[in-house]
Amino acid sequence: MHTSARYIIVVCTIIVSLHYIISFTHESYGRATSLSILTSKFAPAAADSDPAAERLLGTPVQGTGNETVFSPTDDERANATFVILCRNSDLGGTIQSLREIEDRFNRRYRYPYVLLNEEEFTEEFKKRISVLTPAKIEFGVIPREHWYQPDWIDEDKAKAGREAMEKKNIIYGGSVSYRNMCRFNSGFFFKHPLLQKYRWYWRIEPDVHFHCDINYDPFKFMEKNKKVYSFTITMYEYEATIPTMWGHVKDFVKLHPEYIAKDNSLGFMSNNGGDSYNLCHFWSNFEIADLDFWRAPAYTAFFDYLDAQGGFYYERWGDAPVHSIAAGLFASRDQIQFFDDIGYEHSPYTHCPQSSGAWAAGRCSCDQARSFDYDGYSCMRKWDDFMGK
Ligand SMILES: Nc1nc2c(ncn2[C@@H]2O[C@H](COP(=O)(O)OP(=O)(O)OP(=O)(O)O)[C@@H](O)[C@H]2O)c(=O)[nH]1
Ligand SMILES: [Mg+2]
Repeated sequence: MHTSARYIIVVCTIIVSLHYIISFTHESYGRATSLSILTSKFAPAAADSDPAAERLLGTPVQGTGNETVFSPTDDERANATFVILCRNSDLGGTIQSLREIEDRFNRRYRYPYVLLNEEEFTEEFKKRISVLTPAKIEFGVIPREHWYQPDWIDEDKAKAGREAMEKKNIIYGGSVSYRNMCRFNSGFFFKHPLLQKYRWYWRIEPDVHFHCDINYDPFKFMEKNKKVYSFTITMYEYEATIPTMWGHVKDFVKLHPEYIAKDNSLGFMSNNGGDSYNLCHFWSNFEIADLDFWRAPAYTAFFDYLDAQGGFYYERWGDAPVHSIAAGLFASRDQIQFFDDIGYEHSPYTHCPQSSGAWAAGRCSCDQARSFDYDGYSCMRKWDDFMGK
């Protein structure tokens, strides 16, 4: 063989051998030069060629729930975020909830997270949360005036209210921090500086479960269908926590009839044309909703009116009836969405998709037969009747 040809063969052999040695000893070099990675650079993007990609945006799926590797662009995503209110001591439960929503939905969508707390999150908390997802995570402290019991509340009266509830064994009846939380979730979370840039939010609590794959974007669904509020579980409120609330709601409606939506859901919340409240509300530990609904004049006036009555502290008004009554009065019924296909559990209740197509497509881990929907304590039947189902 010609000397120069022999020389070229020796050089090539050395280069190839070096490539293999470095591939084995340096993982990142191996990954960057692997044939599949290099060829994928010239392949069409998955979203372009995959008909399932369109389905992933805003359309509930009743079909097979094909797995698709799909990363929506900013234009394809809604202007939305997850919101988690929690304490440093909720770290374990927050990790669990966040991992489940990532696995079931957000690993494909990468919506950001806002975590809020009335105290600074610890470095340990931030470190443990930050490794769970490549999505953006912001940690915020709640302004003092959005959280603590205001000075104008008569503390003697509030204390008497707490003691009376404790005696009656009403859950969280004696807790001030629970009341702070309910008032914050009712009237302030959407005012937090970190939420100002967003239009939509999905509320998540520590220790909840997402039982099914969510094969489409519920935010886009809300946006496309002009929804403002959504739920997975609806039930009766403990009357003892809100004894005077409905009276104040009626007073507000008399003062501001202009805010009442034409095709509202009063018929779901009252069995006698509004005279009394039947205690049905949407369980607000799950919410996907429109922040602009809470920011609008109707809800601003409504929350301010209720807050001025002091019932968040003198009684124990929950954010669930406050949000639900507002959605029921200021939105039309078709702006409220029941997400059957989102399998969701907040102890002790679970909503498991009732549609068998959705249950199979979502690869749900929940038992349809044990869904809370038609439990005696659920208001779902009432909602179905009201919606004419
Ligand atoms: N930062 C902070 N978050 C709180 C506090 N109390 C409750 N939360 C959060 O507020 C939300 C509702 O509180 P929960 O204690 O779950 O209330 P609940 O759902 O009515 O009752 P549970 O059945 O105990 O879950 C959750 O996201 C909690 O993490 C508090 O004092 N500080
Ligand atoms: Mg909870």
